[in-house]
Amino acid sequence: METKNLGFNSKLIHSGQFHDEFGSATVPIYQTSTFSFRNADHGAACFAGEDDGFIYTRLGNPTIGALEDAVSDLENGYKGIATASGMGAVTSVYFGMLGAGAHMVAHNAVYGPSRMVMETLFKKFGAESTWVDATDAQNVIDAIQDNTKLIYLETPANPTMGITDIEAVVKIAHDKGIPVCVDNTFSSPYLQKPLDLGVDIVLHSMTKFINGHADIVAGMVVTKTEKYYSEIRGAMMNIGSNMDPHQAYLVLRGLKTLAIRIERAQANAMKVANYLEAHPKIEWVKYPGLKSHPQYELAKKQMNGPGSMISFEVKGGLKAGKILMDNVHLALLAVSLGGVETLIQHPASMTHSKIPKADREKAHITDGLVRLAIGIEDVEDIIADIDQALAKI
Ligand code: LCS
Repeated sequence: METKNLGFNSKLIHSGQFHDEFGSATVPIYQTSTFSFRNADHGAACFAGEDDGFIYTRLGNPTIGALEDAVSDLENGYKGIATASGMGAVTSVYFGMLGAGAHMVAHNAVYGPSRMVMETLFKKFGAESTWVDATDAQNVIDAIQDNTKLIYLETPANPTMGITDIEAVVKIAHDKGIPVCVDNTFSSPYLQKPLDLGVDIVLHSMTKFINGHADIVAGMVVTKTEKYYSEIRGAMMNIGSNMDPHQAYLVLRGLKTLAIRIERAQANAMKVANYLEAHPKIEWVKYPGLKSHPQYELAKKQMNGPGSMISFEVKGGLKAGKILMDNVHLALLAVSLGGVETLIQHPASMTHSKIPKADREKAHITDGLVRLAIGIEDVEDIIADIDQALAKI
């Protein structure tokens, strides 16, 4: 069915869905590595791109294709490229867009491995990167070089919750002919649509909100137009970062409740953020729904809601933060986010530990920063859990 003009909630249920010859209500799992051709000419036509028949699951598969179409539709994009993980999406973009002698300007607070893979592996192959505080667009302008081939943003950023003015950066970049990529993991297309704000490439760790149930890892890239699509898809297929059909099926299932899960988690997060901000043992809280967030107005302008990720620091820094993390019972002390359960973790020693301390500090990832991913439990229970743990300090 044509879904382009449907509302977001209707798209969540119907985009990408097809019904097989038995009239199945959900997209079946095509658990096959390869597809037989009708005859030799058909096989040749599939390889030549003259027939859109499936060839081999690393290159494409009906279940995976349904998910690619669904997420692309939700992001108002051209086409999706599903990947084995969020890092598969990040590296497919790097491989597709950069090469020896190419330079990338990026926000300095991003998911740790998204930065470290650039500064280690891609550096070995001759690609350079400059990491700046992109919450001030001037810093992005100042870092652009003649060989800059990509501007890479993550907003809200993991784990600082810093917010970049997407439209301002797109304007600067496009004036110089440079494409912009946004990692939209923290918002999902429900809360933010970077492609509508002029961005060229959007990516997700679908391990998080899009799948939403903490039971698989998965990623997705969506491009705004045909430009850049083939390069990134080619990279994904050749490095073998493809998704598995069973994984695609699970994400298709989780995706349907994206909006109602986010609404609930976000309402909970607003209450938790208010609770933390009023607590005498808390030094600071960063949540885009709080007026105290430095980009509160910008968040209201470019996002449809502040989401459910909160960063904060307990008075007494890391030592006090550890007491909190060691004493929660309902919240799991675990990395990841965007699932139905509340998680707490310590970026400096966990998700961002591979980034040198000096670079972490420049990016405002302090040693005392604690990150909460709020789930959809009863908010009274989440707050009671944090409250009893804070009382131990
Ligand atoms: N982008 C962002 C913003 C992320 O938060 C993550 C994972 C990735 C990309 C990579 O995705 P993955 O390969 O894990 O699917 N973030 C994690 C985090 O904050 N804790 O554990 C994983």
